[in-house]
Amino acid sequence: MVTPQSATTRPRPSRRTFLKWSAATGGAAALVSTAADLGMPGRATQAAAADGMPGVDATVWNACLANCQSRCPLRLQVKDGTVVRVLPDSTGSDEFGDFNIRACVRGRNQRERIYSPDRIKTPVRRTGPRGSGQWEAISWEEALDTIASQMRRVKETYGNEALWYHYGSGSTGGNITKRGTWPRLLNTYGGYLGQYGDYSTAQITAAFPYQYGGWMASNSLEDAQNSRLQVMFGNNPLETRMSGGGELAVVQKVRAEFGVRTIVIDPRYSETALAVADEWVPVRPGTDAALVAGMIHVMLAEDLHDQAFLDRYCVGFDEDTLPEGAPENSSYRSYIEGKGPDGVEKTPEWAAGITGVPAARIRQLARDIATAKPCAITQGWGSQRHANGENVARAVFTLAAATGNIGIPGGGNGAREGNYSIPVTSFPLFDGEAPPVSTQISCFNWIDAIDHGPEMTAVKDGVRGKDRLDVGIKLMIVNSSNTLINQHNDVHVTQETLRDDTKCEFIVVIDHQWTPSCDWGDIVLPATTNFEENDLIPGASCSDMGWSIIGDKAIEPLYESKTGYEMCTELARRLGIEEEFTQGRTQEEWRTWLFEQTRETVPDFPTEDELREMGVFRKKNPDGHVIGMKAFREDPEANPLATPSGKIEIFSQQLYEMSQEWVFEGDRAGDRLTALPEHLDTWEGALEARTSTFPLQCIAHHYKGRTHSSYANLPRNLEAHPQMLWINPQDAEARGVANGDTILVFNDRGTVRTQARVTPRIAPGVVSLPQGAWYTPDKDGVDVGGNVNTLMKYHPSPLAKGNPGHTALVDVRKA
Ligand SMILES: Nc1nc2c(c(=O)[nH]1)N[C@H]1C(S)=C(S)[C@@H](COP(=O)(O)OP(=O)(O)OC[C@H]3O[C@@H](n4cnc5c(=O)[nH]c(N)nc54)[C@H](O)[C@@H]3O)O[C@H]1N2
Ligand SMILES: Nc1nc2c(c(=O)[nH]1)N[C@H]1C(S)=C(S)[C@@H](COP(=O)(O)OP(=O)(O)OC[C@H]3O[C@@H](n4cnc5c(=O)[nH]c(N)nc54)[C@H](O)[C@@H]3O)O[C@H]1N2
Ligand SMILES: [Mo]
Repeated sequence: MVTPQSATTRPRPSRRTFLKWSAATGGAAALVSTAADLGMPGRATQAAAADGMPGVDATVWNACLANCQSRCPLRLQVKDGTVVRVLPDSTGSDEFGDFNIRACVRGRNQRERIYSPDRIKTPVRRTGPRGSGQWEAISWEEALDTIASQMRRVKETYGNEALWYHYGSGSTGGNITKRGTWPRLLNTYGGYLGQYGDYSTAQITAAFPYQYGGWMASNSLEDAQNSRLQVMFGNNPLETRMSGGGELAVVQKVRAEFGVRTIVIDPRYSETALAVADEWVPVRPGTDAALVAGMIHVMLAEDLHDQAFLDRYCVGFDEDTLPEGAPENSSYRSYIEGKGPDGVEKTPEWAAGITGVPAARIRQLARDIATAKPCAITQGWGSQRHANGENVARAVFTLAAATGNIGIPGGGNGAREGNYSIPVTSFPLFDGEAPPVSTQISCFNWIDAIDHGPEMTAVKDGVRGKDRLDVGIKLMIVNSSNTLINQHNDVHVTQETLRDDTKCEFIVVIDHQWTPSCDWGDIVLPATTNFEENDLIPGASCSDMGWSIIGDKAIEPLYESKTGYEMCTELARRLGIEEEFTQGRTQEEWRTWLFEQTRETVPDFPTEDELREMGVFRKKNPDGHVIGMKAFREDPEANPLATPSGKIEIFSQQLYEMSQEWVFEGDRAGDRLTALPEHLDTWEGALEARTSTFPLQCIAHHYKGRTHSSYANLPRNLEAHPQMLWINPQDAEARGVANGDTILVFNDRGTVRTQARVTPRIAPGVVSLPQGAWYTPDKDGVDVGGNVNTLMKYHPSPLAKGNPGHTALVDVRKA
């Protein structure tokens, strides 16, 4: 326990600053751990141990649960209650469907994470103004009593829609540990304001229903062995699906064994481009829809498109398939041929001016893509995480339609690759048919709901289930999440809004590392890591292989940390809903229940003991490869899409109507919806860059060294993958910046200090500051941690109201 006097600054020392910090704050160091506290072996001891493989008490299966879209099994070797070594999977091979799911450097660095000095030791409560960094340690009794009484107060005063469970992906891979406990608690207590979309895929998720009738996967990447050509838009599996069980392994194996020609379209020469591409097309950020239009212009002019496919399966590519009531010349063909409202023909020269890709190259690309039969067209989520991402996503679907590649082996429907997964039962977030509250806002515009909730409407802010919110967000549960600050666009807007505690009145943050988001809690609770609790981990999927893993507790909860299930059970008791919440089960009994339920639907699924023995249960896709939209292709009448026409809607009548009803005001006045997947020049896009005082387009690719902000505080990860800004030699030279120089990256929202990585691997006029570094302002407000959200704008995208995390303009100078 620390006294208020000794706990005056924020307990957030990264290891780099830990010594300085603890010297400055004296007793506050008691809030966080040191390796020595825990009897964790120091580096010298570790090296000696690695040579000599000491005896261990147990080897326990668990997994890395961070949201990287792989899911790596880990074997934790435990001695005297301490994890002394982390070993990767060793149960598979290098064959498709049986991959050895080897963890990457992040996953293998769990010891540094478990025993990190940033671990939160005890519940704490803020003692000064919100965000001031003044804290005192409190007991669990006091913390839980306070939270329960705040929940009760907010519910009674404002109703359940004033409660908010914040987006967070830190333990995505878990099941009971997956953040399911808090939603279950809140639903048992009458519900909370819901959210749609996610930070990863908001724009493409919103685009899907209008064009395809709902979320669709493309073919699996393993199926690309049947392709004559593979084209990837903003897709980087080599960095964002790492590990031996990630798409990284599949892509490389398909490439090595089948030699499929591959084109990567990305402003950055990504690791995927480096490892498997024959051709790299550096496109300006946010302009893929223009590139697609230019290519389709060539296909139409040279009669290379698949007219038969467009006639049978699509609506609105041509005038004669437009829905009733659509204006004349509103088809995609009219848009391309310059007969639409803008009167501009979408020639390759037009597209070159926008995308930065030369017209001759666009012509050749169009011919290559149209004549390679079949062609696997996919997009990752980088091209859609933009101010105009909804239209970009739909444009890539349209390219797949124009070339007739949808629903066939070796083809692709322009969405992200599909995969097979085992249907493991999930820990129930609510009992019954649906959660008690059906009102939703976007996962991203919660900050508006804090600031002016009752002004938010369906047509202005995308409120669903109601025309207007009745109440703003008054209480937030922020669990497994750093999106309160670090991962949410424009840290300054967020901080200003949170600072006023008459708006959102109570914030609980639950994590095991003291992140920049913890700084803004009213109460912060210490969570266990998943290595300190029991779970059935659904596993993940890699192309046509799915797997599941047992998550066994390797060590006892460190310090005073508790599992989410324990915290929620104790709150449920205080709120008088314990029995409904727990259904009389302990966490271990829930796990047994999950096994039983899963074995009813998947008869060959192992028992708890069998899975513990096996470590990993793999299953191959019984259908061979995933072929996205196969049934629709085979028989569109018998298997219509869930669009109004049952077909692929390249012109969407619904969007057409919404384009006239939805309202864009204030700094969002320039936004719009379009019935067609047109290219839109947006705020801080490629066009604005030409005349802006901040002339560089800044994207924020997902980085190898961390999963978002997870692992970003660990010295070994930082050493292997330091934070730096990718900048082209032309742009660097013009600013007198050399490789490795310390630089300032800035715009009128903020300034970041980082180092320059001068490289021709990024297009001129574009820089990339990988997302996820920890926001660390110095005394002048310069973010020396290098967090890109210091520079990003808070501006929800037009249809999804989602996060445009790759759209911003900045400039750079030597520090
Ligand atoms: N190592 C690691 N793996 C991760 C994550 C991580 O942080 N680290 N995050 C995980 C999560 S939650 C997600 S959502 C996924 C994200 O997975 P992805 O969507 O694949 O990742 P991004 O890095 O956002 O974008 C992919 C590529 O798009 C490029 N790009 C950016 N803008 C544009 C554009 O306008 N057009 C085109 N054509 N390309 C563009 C970027 O340079 C990048 O190489 O990754 C997951 N995996
Ligand atoms: N500008 C920009 N911003 C972006 C992006 C971008 O491309 N550009 N990408 C966005 C995307 S795709 C995503 S998904 C988000 C990700 O943002 P977040 O979902 O916030 O993900 P992380 O940053 O990994 O933070 C997860 C936190 O969960 C904690 N955690 C892990 N396990 C547990 C546990 O068992 N219990 C508890 N209580 N806590 C745990 C970790 O310590 C970590 O602090 O970021 C988004 N932000
Ligand atoms: Mo994500």
